[in-house]
Amino acid sequence: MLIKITKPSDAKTSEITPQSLFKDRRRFIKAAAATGAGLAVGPFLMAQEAEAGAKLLGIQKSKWQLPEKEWTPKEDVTEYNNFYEFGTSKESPERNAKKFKPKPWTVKVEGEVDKPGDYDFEDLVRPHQLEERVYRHRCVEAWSMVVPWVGIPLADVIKRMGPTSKAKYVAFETLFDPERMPFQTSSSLDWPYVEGLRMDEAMNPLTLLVTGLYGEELPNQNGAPIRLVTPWKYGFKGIKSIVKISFTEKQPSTTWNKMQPGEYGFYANVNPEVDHPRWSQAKERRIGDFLKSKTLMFNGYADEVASLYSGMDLAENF
Ligand SMILES: Nc1nc2c(c(=O)[nH]1)N[C@H]1C(S)=C(S)[C@@H](COP(=O)(O)O)O[C@H]1N2
Ligand SMILES: [Mo]
Repeated sequence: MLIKITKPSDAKTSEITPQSLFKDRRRFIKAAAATGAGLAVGPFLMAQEAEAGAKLLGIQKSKWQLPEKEWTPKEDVTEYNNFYEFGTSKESPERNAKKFKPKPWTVKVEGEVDKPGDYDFEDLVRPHQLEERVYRHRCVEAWSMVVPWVGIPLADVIKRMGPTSKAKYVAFETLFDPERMPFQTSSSLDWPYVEGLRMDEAMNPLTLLVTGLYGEELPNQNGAPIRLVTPWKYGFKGIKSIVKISFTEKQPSTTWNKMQPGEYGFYANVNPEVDHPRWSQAKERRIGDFLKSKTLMFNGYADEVASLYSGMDLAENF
């Protein structure tokens, strides 16, 4: 996400520069690996790969697949992140979250629900079948990826908890612990990070509670041990390292909306026809691609979600 900058020309620069630097670095590493220069970086890269997360067992393939050649390489998915609790640059979460210990982990469930309480991570996840879902992942900053997530449908978890008839929304909260999330001592955001969904959005089959990617435990920088993924919405809806799920009657407040209400709405549906006030949303740059591609309505998931918004003015409810 971008912190508000008053001059539009500045906003452009800050949007593009970190990304092209990042791509140059990748290109350098790939080129170096292919030539003699690889001797310098090769062993370092291998050591990093050997440390990669533990394999998750018993994952079922889902119907949401995309050809493997389109998947964003794992090192891009895990080294180009937004996770302000660990710093504001794309490279900092990977670097600064290394020491973070995501388990043991407890998720508090409260509000309009039959079974409130503190759920241990294992008890929350174990009753459900882990699935692989390969989704398009579109950030509001107009970059995108294709990520093979591993997770459980949020709908199944919600059904087990039994929301009451008053529950119209589901609110989520990230851990607040500045000793473990060092950038929570800064005022870059209003901590803890909070997000929310309307109940029908939360119950949509696409909505996933993610616990892994590329068949492995979720890396810290991607929101370990459990984060939300709603692939038809901009990435900021995908709140990371969730410690609280509340069922509410009223629409919950959300971090980016509180920060800049004119720029980030509650719905945050990917929509190429509704521009961000400071840049176009018509196109996106897939990380790793040189050229931009067209952004699809609801990020390509219109068949599955457009009916949730029938009759709503999407320019008004952005
Ligand atoms: N707690 C928390 N969750 C967060 C963020 C954050 O800064 N803090 N950034 C959001 C944004 S803007 C995006 S694009 C996605 C990025 O997810 P990824 O790093 O796994 O690609 O996480 C979202 N979830
Ligand atoms: Mo984002």
